[in-house]
Amino acid sequence: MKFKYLFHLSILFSLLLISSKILSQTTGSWQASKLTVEKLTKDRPEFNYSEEKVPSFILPDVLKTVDGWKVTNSDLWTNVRRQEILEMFRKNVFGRVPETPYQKNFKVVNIDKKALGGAATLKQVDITISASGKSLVIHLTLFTPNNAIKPSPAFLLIDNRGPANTDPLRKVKSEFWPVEEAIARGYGMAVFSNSDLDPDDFDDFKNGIHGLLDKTPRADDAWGTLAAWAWGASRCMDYLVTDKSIDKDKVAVVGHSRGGKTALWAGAEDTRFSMVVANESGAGGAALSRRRFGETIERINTAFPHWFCTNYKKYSNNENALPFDMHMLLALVAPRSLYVDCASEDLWGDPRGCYLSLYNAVPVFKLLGTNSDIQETMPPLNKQVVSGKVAFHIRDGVHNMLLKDWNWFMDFADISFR
Ligand code: GTR
Repeated sequence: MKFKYLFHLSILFSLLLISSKILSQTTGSWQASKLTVEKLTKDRPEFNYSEEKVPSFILPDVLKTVDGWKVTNSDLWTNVRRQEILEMFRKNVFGRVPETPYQKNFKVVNIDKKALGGAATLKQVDITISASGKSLVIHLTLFTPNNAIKPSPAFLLIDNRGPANTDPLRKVKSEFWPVEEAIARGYGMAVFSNSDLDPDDFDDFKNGIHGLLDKTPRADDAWGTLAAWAWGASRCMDYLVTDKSIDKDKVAVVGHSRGGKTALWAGAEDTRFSMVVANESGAGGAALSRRRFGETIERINTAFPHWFCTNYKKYSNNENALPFDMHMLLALVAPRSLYVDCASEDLWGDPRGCYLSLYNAVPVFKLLGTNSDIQETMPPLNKQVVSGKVAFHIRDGVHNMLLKDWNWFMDFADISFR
């Protein structure tokens, strides 16, 4: 009897503990769960997942020019500091696009005006790039709402997950690209596959767009695979600006993970994107490199030697030598709209590092008059923060891009594109 009583009491106690934990996670500032930290540390002991082990560091000042001038107005930002930072990222991280001339051609290869049970028009467009006697095709898929009375705002997804997620016939539906929901909310949905530009493997830059445009020998700042994907997003944008069903001033570029890093770079290089959504972009994306939390520069350069330019290798285990950090990549999006988001179990992608990066980019958004201001402490789990032209959320769960995330992106777009 006594045992039974004690047993019930202990269950009650554990339930109370669990619910108070859930409550503190959903109401207070987000913190990584101890269990997740322990599990990840056990799986990969050579990487850091503990906040206490983050080294102390000083971030380079996003609002001070290389010559030491304080940037106090938008002209100085746009004409001097932004150019300096863009150049730093071209030279040291993503690499430079070659100046090789090329031809471009658009061909609508399929059109279905009654797609999705009549709710949308589906267009499939081949964007052919030709140079040096070779050519490559970017297959762009675009859905636009049929009930729109004016050109629609749109999301362009850089798909790094393969066509199974973006089936134009929607026989296979995927939360990764929730066309039906977006169409119902009045958004166009466009997508292309990153591998159309460059397959995601290291082949010493022989295939994909590199095989058409690269000069040999390759310079240490020659573009890598992520920059090639970002360039592909811009070629899709070249088409979207010609399509009358799209409002060209309201096109968001979206990417998940490696695609999120790419979306940030696409938005930095191409200001026609009026919004950038970097979903769980992690190292080489939104996460501050100096924190050395989860994936590091050394690890990303080793595991994915083709993603960045050769110069980036200089910063492997040498983060403090970087003349910038990733808050400066985020700042390149200002004063356009920027959405950064993370997942609570994706510590490999350093959610706190991504949030702090956004926090440290906000002074540029403010300087440019966007009315943005966020707190230094992270918001609670599943609580969206929107301030002027910046937005953030940390969703519960693992590394992925889900309808839940997209709904928040669309909520932000509803406000930003209003
Ligand atoms: C991981 C990589 C991350 C992230 C991810 C993804 O293996 O370490 O940087 O890009 O892949 O793209 O899903």
